[in-house]
Formats: sequence, C-alpha cells, structure tokens
Amino acid sequence: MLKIAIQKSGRLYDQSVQLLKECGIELNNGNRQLKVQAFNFPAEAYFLRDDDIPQYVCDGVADIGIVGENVFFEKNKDIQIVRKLGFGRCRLSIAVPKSLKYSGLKDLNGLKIATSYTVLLKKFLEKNNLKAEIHEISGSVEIAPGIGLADAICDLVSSGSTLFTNNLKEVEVVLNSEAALVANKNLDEENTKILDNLLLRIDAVKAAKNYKYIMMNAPDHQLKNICALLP
Ligand code: PRT
Ligand code: ZN
Repeated sequence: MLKIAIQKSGRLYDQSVQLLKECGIELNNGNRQLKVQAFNFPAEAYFLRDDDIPQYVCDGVADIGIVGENVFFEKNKDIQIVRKLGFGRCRLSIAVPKSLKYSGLKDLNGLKIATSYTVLLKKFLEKNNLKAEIHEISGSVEIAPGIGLADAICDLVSSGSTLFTNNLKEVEVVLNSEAALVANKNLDEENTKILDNLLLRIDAVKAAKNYKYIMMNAPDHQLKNICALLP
C-alpha cells in the first residue's frame, strides 16, 4: 500500500487530487478526512500541511508526496524528486519598494530582507557574495517594507499582482518552482512497483496533455503532417 501525502487545502490541493484522478486513482474525500483509501489502486492519501510533507516522507510516515519545489528545497530533507508535475508554477523572488533605485545584485548589500524562506535566501546571498540581513516572518511578507519591518522581501510570486498592490518590484529570482512528486529514498519492493506504475500513468497523462496542446495549436496545414507522424 503506497501512502501519498497531499496538501490538505490550499493552492496545490485541487490539482493534486485532479492529477491522481486522471491517473485513474479516485479519492473520495467528501468529508475532508485526514486519511482516505483509494478505490481502485493500492494507495491511501494523507491530507497534510504542505510544509510538513517533506518531513513525513523522509520519516516514512508517507512514502511519496506532492509539494512545491520551493518547499522541497527549503526543507532540505533526505528525499528525492521523482517527477515534476507542471502545475503550481511560481518563483521565489526578491522584491524591493518601487521607489528604490536598483541597478544590480550589489544593491542588496546592507538591506534587511523579510522572508519565510530563510534557507533558500541564505544560500542565494552566499552564492552571490552578498551581505544582507535576513528577517524571518511566517506570513504576509509583502507588507513588511510598507510597515517599516524590512527594506525588501523574498517571497513567492506568480502573477505579480500582490507585489504591484504593495508598491514593490521584483528584482531577482531566487528559484523557479512547480509542484513535484517527492519520494522516500528507501521504499520497499512492493511500494517501488506501485510507484513505478503511478509514474507510468503520470507520464501518460502528461503526454496526452502535450499531444492535445499541439493538436489545438497547430495551424491546419501542419495538422496533416503531425498526424502522419503518429503511430
Ligand atoms: O496550509 P498550508 O501550509 O498547507 O499552505 P500554504 O498557505 O503554506 O501554501 P499555499 O496553499 O498558499 O501554497 C502552496 C504552494 O503553491 C506553494 O508552496 C507554492 O509551491 C505554490 N504556489 C504557486 C504559490 C503561489 N503560486 C503563490 N502565488 N504559493 C503562494 N503564492 C502566494 C505568495 O506567497 C504571495 O502571497 O501568492 C501571493 C503572490 O501571488 P501573485 O499572483 O499576486 O503574484
Ligand atoms: Zn504551508
């Protein structure tokens, strides 16, 4: 029985459950239980906070899980990414007040940067030989400069509208991220087989989506050529 950890609510929940469904794995989580047995696949899902998933997978409480790469790299546990999943795309970026003149990385020296991603920010600063102060906060990072708590922030960005409404501008990308399937490194033989089966299904779902995308976007005159290439 493969134990799969999924975010219990939030941005990754819907697409995680949808992906499993497309793989033929139905979870009836109508009552939002913590643990749900799949109908038609030897798996059960655990619904957890995304931040806890790397630890649970590392400890073997869950065998695999779906988390953002941002969480995977920040938590830095001894687990592995076995597939990137193509949803939940965002970037971890440094942003400064719009009014601040920014001409390059060296302008970050001496700034106080608010973030929940202290591990990733520290690595980025070290890699670029920068001396900035990291101020850890757990939520509403984007308001930190406006209330005088910090000079800059390092937070997740997708559309950019949160930065815009808080009078901030994105100046450096620390990490590009998407949802990923992570796995314990010591699965037993039975669970390795079940995971291999799941990966085959995920790859088939992805291939079908790519194919549909090509078919929908190809100009008519090219469709004939594409069809000729199909098995
Ligand atoms: O309760 P739990 O701890 O499980 O959830 P959470 O509140 O920590 O996470 P959640 O549900 O907000 O995000 C889960 C994952 O979705 C993240 O770890 C990322 O991998 C991914 N993701 C993708 C995002 C975003 N896009 C995103 N835009 N996570 C957060 N945001 C936030 C960001 O922090 C900022 O506040 O959205 C705001 C910016 O969005 P834009 O569109 O205004 O730029
Ligand atoms: Zn979280």
